Amino acid sequence: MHQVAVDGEPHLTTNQGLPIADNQNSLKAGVRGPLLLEDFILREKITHFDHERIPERIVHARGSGAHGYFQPYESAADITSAGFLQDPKKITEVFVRFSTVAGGAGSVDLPRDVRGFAVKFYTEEGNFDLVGNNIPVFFIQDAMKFPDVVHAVKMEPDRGFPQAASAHATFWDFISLTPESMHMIMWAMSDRAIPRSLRMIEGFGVHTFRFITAKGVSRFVKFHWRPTIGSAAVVWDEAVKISGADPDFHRRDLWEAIERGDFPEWELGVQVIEEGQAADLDFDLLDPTKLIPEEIIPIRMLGKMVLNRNPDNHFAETEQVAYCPSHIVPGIGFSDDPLLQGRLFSYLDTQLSRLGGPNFHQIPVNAPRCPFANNQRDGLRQMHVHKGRVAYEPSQISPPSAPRECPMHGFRTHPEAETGEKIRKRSDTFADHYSQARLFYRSMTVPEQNHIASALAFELAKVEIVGIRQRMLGHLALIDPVLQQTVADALGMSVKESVKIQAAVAPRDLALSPSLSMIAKDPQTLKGRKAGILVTEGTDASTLQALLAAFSNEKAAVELIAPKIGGVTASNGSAIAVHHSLSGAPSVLFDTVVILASEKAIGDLVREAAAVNWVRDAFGHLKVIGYSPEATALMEAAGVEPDDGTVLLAGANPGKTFVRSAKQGRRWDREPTLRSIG
Ligand code: HDE
Repeated sequence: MHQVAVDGEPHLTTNQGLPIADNQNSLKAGVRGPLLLEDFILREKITHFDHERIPERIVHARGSGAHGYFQPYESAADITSAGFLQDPKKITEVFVRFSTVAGGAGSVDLPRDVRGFAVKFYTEEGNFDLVGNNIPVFFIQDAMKFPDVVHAVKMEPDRGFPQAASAHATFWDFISLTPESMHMIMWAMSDRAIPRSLRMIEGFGVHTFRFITAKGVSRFVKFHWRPTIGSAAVVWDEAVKISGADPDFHRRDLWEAIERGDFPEWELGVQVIEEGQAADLDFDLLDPTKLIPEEIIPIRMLGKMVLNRNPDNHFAETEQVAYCPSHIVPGIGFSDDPLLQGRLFSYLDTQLSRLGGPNFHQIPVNAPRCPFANNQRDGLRQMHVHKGRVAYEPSQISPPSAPRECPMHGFRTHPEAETGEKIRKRSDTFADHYSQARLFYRSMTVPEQNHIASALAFELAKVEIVGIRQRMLGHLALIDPVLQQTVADALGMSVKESVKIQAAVAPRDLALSPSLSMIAKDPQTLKGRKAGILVTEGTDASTLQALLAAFSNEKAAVELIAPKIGGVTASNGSAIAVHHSLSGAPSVLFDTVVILASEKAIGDLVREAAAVNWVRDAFGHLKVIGYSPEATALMEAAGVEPDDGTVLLAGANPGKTFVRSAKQGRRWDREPTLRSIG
């Protein structure tokens, strides 16, 4: 939009460019009279406002976006001819949108849910959209079932609740009758579904794709994104509380990290499977409910993505961005995965209704950065003024600049031989629904296994229909009998009540894959994490300085919290400005916390429920807590039993002592002393 300057001043105008003299008052018949229909300025403003919202995405409506770039480590020409993967000097612009799946656009950031991880690469050969999730497998094997699984998880249609939650009868009714979803259920009930930060999620292309070389050699690939600061989750009780304390927790975290220059980064990698190797795997590569353990086929890292710029406008960019798995570039191809094949249709169709017509590719966030030209014309929201009389080809009267086919460099589909009957049938090679569910569950560490059991018990306890719980217990028996027993106990049910499920293929014990565990891979770092320091009147200035220096050394963000937002005066008389008042910043918002209370302030803190809960929650959420000697009374009031995750800040170098402990992350060994499964 152009700034309207009259006399050197910027002016408000109508959409027709008419300068507006009064933006405060509508046109009335007398100062106390009715409004006049004649007021075209008011009508234009209100009409535009009335149409501000567009249909939200049926899934993945809640999203947060960022701009950035991708750069390869080296040429990948030996496996793909994709232009953006040929040269380590080539930088490709990207726009990424992370999302939850089930909730509406205004829902909270931390429900238990899968996260979308969609990347648009604006390559010189056209846009490549890698539209993935933070979980490497999916609930269903065939596109035909997608509307069913989505209707089952969305709020129930008669009552309009629950919003953004799978813990209700219709979801588990569907799941309990859909054995193919059991592997994904293990992931969805795991800590992966309650990430600490979008900056810390892994991403997966889920389906098998193809990489094709310039010579036409095709190999199968699985895409992986790995955050360079490691993956982490919150604990469930924290997720519940964060949803109230900061419904925008993930969106804000992503925004703030980019604003402070702590740019989120991911490595992009592929598992490469030679065409001949596919037959050696334990399962069918076309089945999107299966993964290939890294221990069997390691990931080859191709390059790094950095997100370094926040959107200028949430609606224009994050809301209007339109990803389509069908947006690919030469050197990349599809497999016959029946879920992927269905997606190739769905996304274009969805953009037509969401963005109001076939010209959504002209919206700035969607437009290729390379030139694009064809003979498609007109349509709703056409922004180009196409010139000339020819909008077809071939033509002998079109100018030499008119677009022509490009046989040398244009996209070619890999010529895979296909034969077969027209048939509606699931391949028998898709029938093993339990072995990889078991593989995932058994590859987790003990705390992670406990969390899966707790999540199942929590969700199933919200299902009032006993038969659904009994059927789920039957599936759990096939995944792992100990898990079945634990969940039954947590529900107060007996395994004898389980419905006996006949597996189409008896589950097998596959070799475990420790790389699937987040805790086992915890990088033990404070980088990208956030510390909260509670300060009071008279806080010891030198301890505070030491802590700030130590956190900065570790590249951790720090926020200060005081009983009042006006800040405090430290022991040396300096005024300390703070980010939050105590009531506005519960400890769930931080990865690690420190209480720097002074002697004169501790009495008030101990009487303050928000302060006691601050500490009690941090302890319950297994965080490392630092405290000044004067704060001991608050630790006691919160019922904290000192352990190696509670650090008394006395002696020389309190900053170093504290970060050494805080870097180790949550104290999982504290958990069984505080919480039972269920
Ligand atoms: Fe999607 N999915 N999906 N999906 N999906 C959409 O497209 C669909 C699937 C994923 O940030 C919709 O633009 C079908 C798998 C992400 O804008 C829609 C099937 C995976 C996003 C759609 C699937 C995904 C979407 C809704 C089964 C992981 C958000 C709005 C055949 C690999 C993209 C839109 C963004 C969005 C359809 C299954 C990921 C309706 C039919 C599997 C990350 O077209």
